[in-house]
Amino acid sequence: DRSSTSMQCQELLVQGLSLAMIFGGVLHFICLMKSHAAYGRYVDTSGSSMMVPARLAWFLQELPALLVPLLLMLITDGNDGIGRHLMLWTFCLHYFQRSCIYSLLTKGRPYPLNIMLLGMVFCSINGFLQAHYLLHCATYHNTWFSDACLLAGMGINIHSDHILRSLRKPGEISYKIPRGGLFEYVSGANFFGEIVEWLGYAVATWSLPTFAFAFFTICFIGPRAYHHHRFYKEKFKDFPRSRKSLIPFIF
Ligand code: NDX
Repeated sequence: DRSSTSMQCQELLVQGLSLAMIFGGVLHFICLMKSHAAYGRYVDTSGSSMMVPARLAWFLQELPALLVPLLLMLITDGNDGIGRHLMLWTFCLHYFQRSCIYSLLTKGRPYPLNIMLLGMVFCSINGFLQAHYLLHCATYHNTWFSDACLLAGMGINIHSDHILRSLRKPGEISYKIPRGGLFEYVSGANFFGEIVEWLGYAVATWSLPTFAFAFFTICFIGPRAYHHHRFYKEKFKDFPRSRKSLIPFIF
């Protein structure tokens, strides 16, 4: 195929983007422990930002993380390396689920346009970083343990998002106490699943870009789980006292 390219690993670019993501993660963690990412229950209701329906917002925000890797696969020569393709297909599967299935089913409240646009930029850069790394730079260390973490995390995340969805009738936007699955142990069961998934992915590829993304995920949704937990404790008198924020039995 003449239109294909055999690109070299752009090591400096990969390292630069990964370090920027780690730095961004640290900044987010510091800001988000004090304040909130202003979407969902923390949305700014002052009317200062334009709002987009949740379904459209999640679709558009997450789509670049599916399209950019697919495009890079399409223009890349050769199909050598089962491991790298399997990991990249798993990454694409996650973002197919998030952009095409989760978005279709969500009953979330309208989403701020500015966060959606920033989210699209983030997903485009991360999609490029992960796909370029996996296609052109990676060597593999994946074991049954990392693969099991990845799949278990994805399962927990999808199941927990399903539990949250089923708390609402169509058109409802109120909050209830989530019950069942890992929600019996933590308020952020969907976030716990997502973190286990990306940690499994990072261990399987044992590299800076994949750990950078797992680290960013922890910094972004870890504080969100903490704030959700506080929200439930303040709002519901009958909130189960043994439940933790993010890590069962620990935190
Ligand atoms: N999206 C990841 N910084 C983020 C968007 C914002 O996928 O520019 C990171 C992602 C982005 C962020 C993204 C990256 C950094 C950005 C940031 C914006 C600014 C920042 C770009 C891309 C930035 C600079 C400038 C430095 C570059 O009404 P509602 O919506 O609250 O309803 C909720 C409902 N629900 C309930 N319903 C009834 N009763 C209850 N008790 C309920 N509790 C919740 O369930 C929602 O409809 C739904 C889920 O809500 P919630 O709050 O539990 O999860 P949510 O945060 O909405 O995440 C949804 C899923 C979840 O599986 C999570 O794991 C995953 O997406 N996620 C989310 C965020 C980031 C991420 C994954 C990741 O980093 N891997």
